[in-house]
Amino acid sequence: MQFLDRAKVYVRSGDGGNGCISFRREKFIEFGGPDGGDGGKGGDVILECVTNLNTLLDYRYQQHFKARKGGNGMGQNRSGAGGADVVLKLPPGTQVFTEDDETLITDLTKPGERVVLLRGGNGGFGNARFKSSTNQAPRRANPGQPGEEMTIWLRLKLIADAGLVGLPNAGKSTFLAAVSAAKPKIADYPFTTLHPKLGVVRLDGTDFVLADIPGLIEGAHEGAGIGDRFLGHVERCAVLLHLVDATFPDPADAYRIIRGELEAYGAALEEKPEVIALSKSDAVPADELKLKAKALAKAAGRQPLVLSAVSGKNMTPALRELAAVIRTARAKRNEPERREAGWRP
Ligand SMILES: Nc1nc2c(ncn2[C@@H]2O[C@H](COP(=O)(O)OP(=O)(O)OP(=O)(O)O)[C@@H](O)[C@H]2O)c(=O)[nH]1
Ligand SMILES: [Mg+2]
Repeated sequence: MQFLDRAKVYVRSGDGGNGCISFRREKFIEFGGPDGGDGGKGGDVILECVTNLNTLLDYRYQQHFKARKGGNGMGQNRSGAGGADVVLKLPPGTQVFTEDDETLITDLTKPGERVVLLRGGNGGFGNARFKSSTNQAPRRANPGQPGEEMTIWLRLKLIADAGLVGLPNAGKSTFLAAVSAAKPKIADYPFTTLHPKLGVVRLDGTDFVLADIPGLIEGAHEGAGIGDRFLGHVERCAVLLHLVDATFPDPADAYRIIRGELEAYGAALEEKPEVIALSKSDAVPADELKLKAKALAKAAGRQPLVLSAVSGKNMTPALRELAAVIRTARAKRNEPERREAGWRP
């Protein structure tokens, strides 16, 4: 499946319908009064947060959204129909910014959430409204109010509980595939993963969403590699799982590079709770593994987990550590243990 996490969209609400000028015309009724109806209201532009969507891909194909104009008023005091709304369906985690891409308008996080971004114009009054004791045959009606328009930026920041970070080839996608039903692409070369991928992990009665993102390299914050373009997707995570490849010659260096990039990104990612693990333990002889774990412990300031997604070693303890942090974070936000039914990453 393709993925898109940024989109620029033009939206416009509907104009109101015009009021009508009309007079009652019936046999045997002289001087039938004014009976022009009001115009209908123009359609609104509505943002709706929906489940079962985790990309903004639809907005690659359509960038203009216009609500319909209200119907014009008609004779016999008939009002025009309201114009149809236009609804932009957005995945949970979408932030909506103004055209300058800086001012946040709204942040849609809960499926079902709806925000009226632009209201349609009101319909104009028909001439029946202008009847008075001094003017019993008003020949005026109001035009409908025009709709409003604006250009917005949509930015998707996936809502995952835990995020996988590490150098390319560290085994992030293999980890995700081993603990969830997700099927990310796995291969023996850097930058296999080009787009974030989510998986649901179920452990001891806690469900949580784990995000796999493309690997980071030194200078990612300056645009090297795929850059830090996808780091935004771990901004909302409660905890990071930092994988360091045990087959990498210098794990301490690998660790420092990623920490440096997290810091340089600027959204306080470096302050997030972090579970550190030496991955691919099955691929390295025991004595070498020991030395590497020691070097990593020195760089990180605490003992890393030593795990392997292939042999399954220490996978459950790693998940337990993540789940513990996530549970605490959810308790702080008063969230239930499980996500509400119907929620899908
Ligand atoms: N022996 C062994 N190999 C592993 C393990 N985990 C991953 N690999 C291998 O390491 C290579 C890279 O794995 P990926 O999961 O694609 O790594 P990644 O971190 O997602 O890489 P990018 O998406 O490029 O950033 C693949 O050839 C995997 O088969 C492991 O636990 N043991
Ligand atoms: Mg990958």
